[in-house]
Amino acid sequence: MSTVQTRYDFTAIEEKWRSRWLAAKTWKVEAEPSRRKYYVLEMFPYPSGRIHMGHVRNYTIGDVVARYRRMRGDNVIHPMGWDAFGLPAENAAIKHGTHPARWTYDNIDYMRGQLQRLGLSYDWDRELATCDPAYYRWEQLFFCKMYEKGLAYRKLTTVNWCGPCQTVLANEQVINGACWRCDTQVTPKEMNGWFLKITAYAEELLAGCDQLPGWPEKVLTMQRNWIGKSTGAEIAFPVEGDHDPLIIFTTRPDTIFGATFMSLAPEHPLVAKLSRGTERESEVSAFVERTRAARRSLKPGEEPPKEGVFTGGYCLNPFTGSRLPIYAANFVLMEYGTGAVMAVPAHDQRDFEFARQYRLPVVPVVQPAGETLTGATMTAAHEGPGVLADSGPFSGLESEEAKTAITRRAEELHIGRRRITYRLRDWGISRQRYWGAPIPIIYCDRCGIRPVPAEQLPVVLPTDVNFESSGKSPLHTLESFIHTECPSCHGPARRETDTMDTFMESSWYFARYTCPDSQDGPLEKKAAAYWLPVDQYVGGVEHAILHLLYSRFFTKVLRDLGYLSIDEPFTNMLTQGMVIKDGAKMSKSKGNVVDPNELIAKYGADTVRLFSMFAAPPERDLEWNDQGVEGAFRFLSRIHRFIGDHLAMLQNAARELPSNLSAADRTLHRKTHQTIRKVSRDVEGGFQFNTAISAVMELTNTLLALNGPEIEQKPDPAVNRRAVETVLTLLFPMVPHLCAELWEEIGHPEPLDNQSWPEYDPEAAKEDEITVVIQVKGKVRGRLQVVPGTPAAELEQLALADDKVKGFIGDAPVRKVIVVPDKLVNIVI
Ligand code: ANZ
Ligand code: ZN
Repeated sequence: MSTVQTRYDFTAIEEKWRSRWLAAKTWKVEAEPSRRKYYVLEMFPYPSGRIHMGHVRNYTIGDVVARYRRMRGDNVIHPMGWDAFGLPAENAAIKHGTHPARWTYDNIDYMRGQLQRLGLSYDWDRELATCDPAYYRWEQLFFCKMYEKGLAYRKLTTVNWCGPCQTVLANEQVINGACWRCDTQVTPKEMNGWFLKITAYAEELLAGCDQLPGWPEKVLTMQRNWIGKSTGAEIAFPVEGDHDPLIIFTTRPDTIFGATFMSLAPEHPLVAKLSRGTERESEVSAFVERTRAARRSLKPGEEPPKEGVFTGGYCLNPFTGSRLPIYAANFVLMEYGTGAVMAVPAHDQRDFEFARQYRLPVVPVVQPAGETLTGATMTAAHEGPGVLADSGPFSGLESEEAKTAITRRAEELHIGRRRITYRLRDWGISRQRYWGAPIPIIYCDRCGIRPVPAEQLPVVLPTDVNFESSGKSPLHTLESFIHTECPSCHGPARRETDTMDTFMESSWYFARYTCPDSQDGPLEKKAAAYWLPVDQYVGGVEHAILHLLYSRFFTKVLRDLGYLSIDEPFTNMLTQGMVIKDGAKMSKSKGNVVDPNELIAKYGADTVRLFSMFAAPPERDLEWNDQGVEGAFRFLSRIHRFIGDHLAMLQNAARELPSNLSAADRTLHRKTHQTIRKVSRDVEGGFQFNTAISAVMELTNTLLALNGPEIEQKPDPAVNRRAVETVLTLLFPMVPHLCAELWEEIGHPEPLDNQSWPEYDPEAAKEDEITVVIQVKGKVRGRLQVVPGTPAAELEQLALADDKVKGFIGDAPVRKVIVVPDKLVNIVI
């Protein structure tokens, strides 16, 4: 007779299954057009050195989904790879002298081992590392194609510069004025750089947000706000003197009769022009300098007090002819709209505060219902709708109608047009760092900018470089890299030394997983068409804007370049909560990290997986708790011990259930099917693994209780066996090693991996009902069919609502109702 060891030797069990699975390539998949596919993906990690509990949680969620969908019969693709370019590798090189490639690949090897120890069911044959030229060569090709289509361009701009990181950051990488990576305040810097025209897709990216019902609403809201669409008008105001008209952008053309001054961004070219050579020149330029400096030292999220300066110039309101003084104001941004605002203090709070401060007129022109505002008495702007007053021919219109009417009039006069603006800016992708994919561009004095021809790709990142502590990228001075030949005139030319933002790599990796080895092109049409889009993406909410927006943009670009046939990359998105300990996010800097390696060594991967699925629903933060881990371990130990103690009974049990079920049989059988129903619903209805696990724990408790030593009438072995099998199959996605082992132990020649998700039998899941007698004045007048344990209050209600009983009560007042639960309701009248 075989016995399971009484001790739960998780190390041996996990090692055994890990090596079996890896050797058999259990999770390797191919496109099979006749089968339903399911693509589950977790955000791939940066190979920083070792995984943390956030990874464990993220990857376990994805793995449970993958294993569950396989059991549901889907052809599941579940790949993993490495977001391998980035600054830490380079910093390590500068500090310790290890080459970034070496550092990165060593980390990858170590972390791969860690992921494998967790029993994550990846198709390792699809693994990719983005620092591999075989990967980034295609990204360089995309870049060249985008350049040809005008979607990649170079311009001189003021960029966000991070001193410590020695690089430019995209707007999306500046969080509250600070670098997303090192949290240092960024500073503006004039620089040439490459941009991708994400704004060309602004409208489609926005509209697409309405087509993503499988995404969390908060993520969609963040994306919509980031794109920031405003519908309004551009209107030209003639400027006194020899100047071009001043073009403003407004979302409130209906208020134009109430404009009393103009506000320009300090950097607006007209500011310097108007004051040049006048007595105001020094005051104005001092203000501009002051504002710039102040912006730089602003704390994250801080708004400076409103401040401005009169430039000395005037313009004319084209609708009223009145003269408006032109101010430079610190709250007007050069990068938005046209950098010029017609100020309407009566209807814009910022303008109102500014007007009161500088004693400028306040003229209300939109009157709210039932009120008559006057400029002298207003204490705040009226920003809401209303009826137009003092607005010439437009007086009497509703503000919404007036917006259209005034814009149309401006168009007729050829002084304006309807205009939509977006807050979204083009994506600056130039990084002045070494460890990234080189931007495939050549500069020739004769021919100008030339993309590297496709047949010369990849531009391989040279590895024979020295790192100095200057913090500068060695590419900038590597002559052998820089000097090249112009692809057009074959004369001497220079290579671009900037590398691409690493968010480029993560914008299309999910597509490359469908054909990771393809040498002929970036993507194979057939494979991509079969596997994409990703059905379920899982990752942190910190990527709600950056990565998810870029990936959506890339998908649309690759579609328009003919590589993909989808519009959106990720059908469903799950943003998992953080792992919290002692009230703070687990992080090295807080010193509250729990090392997955130590946990696995102490309890095994199955316990770690089970705990991280049990402790909280996936979207919520998970509060770390040592007792919880201990509890998960004890639960698995109990299952293990029960099966070990009853192995012969379970192995020898009949495979068919007995035709007549005893009371104990019925209880266990019912609980088994109720559990299947509950777990299936919890998983289908939003991956509520925590409640699903609770249900399996309940079933386990019932099983153990019914087989307790003091119980005389234990369930039939066949019924016990079904219950055990159910526990093992339902837990398998979360606890794969132990379940696979015990499944084998109880005598299944086929591995649990090949088992389907169990179906429940609604008949079997039904509660047995009992009869409760209803008495009126001591006589039996009715009967209730209810499940045992129905609460007294509910029994009373049911009894009083019974039609037959109502007839016997008639109009008599009910004095008292006595309930004997599960037996009797006695109504005294
Ligand atoms: C006149 C006006 C009257 C405005 C009124 C508002 C209320 P959103 O909705 O965010 O797009 N604006 C335009 N360009 C600006 C810039 N570069 N920096 C700061 N503010 C700017 O905001 C559009 C409104 O913000 C515009 O409409 C403009 O003020 C201001 F009763 O024009 B409005
Ligand atoms: Zn040339």
